Amino acid sequence: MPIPRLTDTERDAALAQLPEWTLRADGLAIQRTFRFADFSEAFGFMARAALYAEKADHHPEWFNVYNRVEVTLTTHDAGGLSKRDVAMAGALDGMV
Ligand code: H2B
Repeated sequence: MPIPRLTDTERDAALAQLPEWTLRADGLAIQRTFRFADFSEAFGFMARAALYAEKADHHPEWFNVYNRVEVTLTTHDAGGLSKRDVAMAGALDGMV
């Protein structure tokens, strides 16, 4: 099912509410790097995020090394940012 992409205005308004997140250079994704005390803390966060992702049927792109988790959010079915990314970013912010 197609998901509408955010307009530029909607995207800018969303980013204003997500100060930890930056717009990727191509404008099609938002990114945040999370840092934790150690791998166990990082993986705990990833586990919580995975449960959210399955429930929401919206999955992050991410890269983990030890205590660092680099997260990229985009909506593949929209070819860019949608409100699902905004919702997920807010949810992930609440998991740290
Ligand atoms: N995750 C993300 N980030 N974008 C999507 O478009 C997406 C997804 N689509 N998770 C979902 C799964 C889709 O492939 C399934 C079939 O609902």
